[in-house]
Amino acid sequence: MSDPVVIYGFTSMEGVFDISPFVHKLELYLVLGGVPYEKRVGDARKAPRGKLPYIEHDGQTIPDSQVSIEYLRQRGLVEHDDWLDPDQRAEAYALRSMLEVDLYFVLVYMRWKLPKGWAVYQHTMHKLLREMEVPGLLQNLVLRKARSNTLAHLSAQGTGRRAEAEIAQRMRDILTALDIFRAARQDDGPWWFGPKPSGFDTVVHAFFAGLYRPNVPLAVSPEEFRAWPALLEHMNHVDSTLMELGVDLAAPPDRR
Ligand SMILES: N[C@@H](CCC(=O)N[C@@H](CS)C(=O)NCC(=O)O)C(=O)O
Repeated sequence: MSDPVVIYGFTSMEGVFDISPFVHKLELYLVLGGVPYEKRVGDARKAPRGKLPYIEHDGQTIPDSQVSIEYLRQRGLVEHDDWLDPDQRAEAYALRSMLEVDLYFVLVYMRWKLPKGWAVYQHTMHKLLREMEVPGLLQNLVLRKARSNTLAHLSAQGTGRRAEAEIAQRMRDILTALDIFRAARQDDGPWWFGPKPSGFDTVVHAFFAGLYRPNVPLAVSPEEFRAWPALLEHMNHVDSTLMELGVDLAAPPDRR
């Protein structure tokens, strides 16, 4: 019997396991695979690659959500993707890159740079700092520094130099493309590639629910999400599966 998996992440938020889509993806992956885990508040500065999530298991420390998933698969703890054919793997890789390397910066922009997003999101960051036991008097200072680092990174990456309307359009373009891919596969089954979940389902849920569910204003209105019906249906399917497994993401984070 191996040790339980320990995930180091940030903090929970309405409708998602964690503020980080990468942490959410990893937690969802474990829940759907029936693997027990313990979640702890991490500190990115102490993480092996300076980012969260990372996991600890059987005396090893594994960085990065995707590397962790590969480790768990190789250890035989989860078998989500073993049945995918080469075409499905190629689609999952391409679309995962679109979400993790492109849409991710849109998400960061909307939460950290957009004034109406930050006005709400900063309360979740204060919650995180409390959970990290940062003294109350230091919290504003730490948060100001974290925001200025994030905005500098966003600017260096390029997304931070764009106008709000461009970022909103980028989000629409990405989600419209994803919705078209999903609609083409809807007859295959309720999960992205058919009758059972694969790792890619956890990526889609992390980003789509991560934009749609939390109470953080975006550069697009909530009504616009109706333009992506296949993605809404996919998200609802994941949520109802979680309900069957006893996880209610709609419940307030502290009462899950
Ligand atoms: N490729 C990584 C990405 C992880 C990542 O970007 N994590 C961000 C939060 S969403 C982070 O830890 N940022 C903290 C920092 O850069 O200081 C993965 O899949 O785990």
